[in-house]
Amino acid sequence: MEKINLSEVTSEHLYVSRRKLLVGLGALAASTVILSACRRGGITPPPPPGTDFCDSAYASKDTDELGAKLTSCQDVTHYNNYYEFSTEKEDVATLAQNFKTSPWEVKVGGLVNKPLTFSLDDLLRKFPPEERIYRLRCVEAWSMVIPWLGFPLAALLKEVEPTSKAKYVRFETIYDPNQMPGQKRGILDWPYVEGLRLDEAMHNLTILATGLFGKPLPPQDGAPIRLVVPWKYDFKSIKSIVKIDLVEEMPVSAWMAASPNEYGFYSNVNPDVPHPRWSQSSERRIGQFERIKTLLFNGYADEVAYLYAGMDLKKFF
Ligand SMILES: Nc1nc2c(c(=O)[nH]1)N[C@H]1C(S)=C(S)[C@@H](COP(=O)(O)O)O[C@H]1N2
Ligand SMILES: [Mo]
Repeated sequence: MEKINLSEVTSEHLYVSRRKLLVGLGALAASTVILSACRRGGITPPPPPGTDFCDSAYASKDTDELGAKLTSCQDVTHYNNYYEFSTEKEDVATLAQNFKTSPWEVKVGGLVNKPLTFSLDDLLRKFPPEERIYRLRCVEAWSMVIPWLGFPLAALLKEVEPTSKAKYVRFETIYDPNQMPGQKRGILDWPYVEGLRLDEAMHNLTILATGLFGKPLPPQDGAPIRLVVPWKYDFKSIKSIVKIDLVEEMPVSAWMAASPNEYGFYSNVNPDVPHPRWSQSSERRIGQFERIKTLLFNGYADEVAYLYAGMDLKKFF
């Protein structure tokens, strides 16, 4: 079923890292060197016809920092939520395969001193992506562990200089019903919208991802650029972003608009706050058999709990 054996790929790279470590470069430097191969301004040549994205999947490790095993590349790229293409997770990869992601621009504005429009190449040059292995917990109680390539959203936001009035960040997905059959149906209010509080957006864990498994994002995973906020439910991680605005009022996300008592603005992963229709206390890690316990803030509590000090997380769900 799987085309690559990740553990083989990984052990080969670990071997390289260890050698570099011995010659005094350090494992971090080694992985940076390896990653720079897939930067080159984001212009990675398309794979020859007939090759699968996962044929050359690469990750520097086979677990995340908490020891959870990476999800297979095949699952990460064939079990997708992307309602613009389909509500069937297994169909998204096929329906999205011809989605046009070049040229691509991201317009950053709103309450800022320096509104800017970036081409994808500008972004990749200015903010070279690096690997971040993050677990992603879907609100539907499945989860994955994914080696992303990305850069901190904070770096981009600093560039445009938010004014003191800016309190929230609002993100928008591309609106293109000719390419996205789901946008011809009224499942959600299109375009898909998400939001973060400014301090959440500036947190170092919050990234804009442009790749996974060492390669540019495939369309089904949100190419060419998507948000990843690892301590929040996965629907916050909005795909194929074309617009980022700094705003004063809390944005209404597509899911809040669709069903406000099921999906709140914060959507922090919290095993103690059930979804109205199901428990959030455990999850199914894709590719594993036993259910596992869901962790507060998805395991990132040490890093992010301070953002919500004194807030009633049942009320601000
Ligand atoms: N534009 C857009 N972004 C989206 C979605 C979507 O339907 N449209 N689905 C969200 C949900 S519910 C999930 S679980 C993740 C899935 O990301 P993945 O397919 O890359 O794992 O994307 C999120 N971002
Ligand atoms: Mo999700």
